[in-house]
Amino acid sequence: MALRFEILGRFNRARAARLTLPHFTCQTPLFMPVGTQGTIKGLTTDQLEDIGCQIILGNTYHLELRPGSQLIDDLGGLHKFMNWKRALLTDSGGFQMVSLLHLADITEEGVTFQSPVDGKPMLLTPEESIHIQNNIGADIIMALDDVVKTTITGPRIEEAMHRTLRWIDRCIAAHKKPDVQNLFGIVQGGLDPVLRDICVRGLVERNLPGYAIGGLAGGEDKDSFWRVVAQCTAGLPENKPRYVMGVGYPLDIVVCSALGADMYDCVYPTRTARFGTALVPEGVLKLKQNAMATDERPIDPTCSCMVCKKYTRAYLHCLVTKDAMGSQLLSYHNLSFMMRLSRDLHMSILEGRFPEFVRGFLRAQFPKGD
Ligand code: PRF
Ligand code: ZN
Repeated sequence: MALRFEILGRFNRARAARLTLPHFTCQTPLFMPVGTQGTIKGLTTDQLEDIGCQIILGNTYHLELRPGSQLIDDLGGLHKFMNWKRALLTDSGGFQMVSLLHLADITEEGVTFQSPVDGKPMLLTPEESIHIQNNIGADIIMALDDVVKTTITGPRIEEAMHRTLRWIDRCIAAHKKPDVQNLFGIVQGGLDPVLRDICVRGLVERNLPGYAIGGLAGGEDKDSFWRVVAQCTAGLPENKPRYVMGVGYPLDIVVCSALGADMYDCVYPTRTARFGTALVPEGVLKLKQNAMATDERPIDPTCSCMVCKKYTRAYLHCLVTKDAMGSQLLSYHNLSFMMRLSRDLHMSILEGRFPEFVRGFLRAQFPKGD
């Protein structure tokens, strides 16, 4: 195992912990920005450090397409290649079965993707996914899972869960660097408590360094989503990190942290920035709106990020969707917001004032109590 996970404080099921990885010591709960291609769009690694990012995410499938994991390995690994000194996590390619469904053919052997560039097939087996991730060299690597949309029903959900369990053994056997890279297993099983339970037990038996809860945040209702997270966190070991994949709305992060989850990733903060939306304590601020054109306030007067210190809403209104600088500045603020949320969760749990923090957070987001 190449990590240490020390719980520093608790409030009911919520935990504040120190997660020591080969490249960085992190504080949880934590949000990880997604840099599919080895870059968080529009931000330099120095800026990501300034904001307080601890782990960033890369994607096996996209990095294999371009520039290729062999090249990354030859050039000294992804940390060196992208000049990021803190922790990295790579996702296995499993999620692309859903996001690129029209290009994916899934069998017991693995998944074959048609390249969107030249149509050439890429066969991603559990062994190949791990081999690529060993080449990339992230601190945390993810098992290849069989991912289905949460909104489908029927036997395919059960098949995908059992296949995910069969694939985890192939991933474990293929993993060549367990001393410097942590392989996390991923719980699947849709919204079915029986299937989730089988998967949790199966993965826990394998004694992995950490566990992810997958197959969520795909359009299911909040109630089902939170119920699955609550069930999985209850069944996973106390002393290992728990990562809810693809979750990035501030409200979901607060709720999942209350349910005992520790790590999150999502494109939402950076993607919504590119559409001109800023995250603020009250929810969102749409900078494209005409009302912003003459507004001299910062995005969020309570935010101490560089963008809020230096620029007005009026200026950002003028930039958004017209100049790349607009989405860069909004991404900078939005990730700052997510990092502040992570820190606030950590500190409030540690200092025994988590309920007050959650109440304040909810009051700001839902002032009318709705
Ligand atoms: N599996 C993998 N990556 C993911 C997910 C998953 O289930 C999700 C949740 N839908 C986001 N990213 N491998
Ligand atoms: Zn800001």
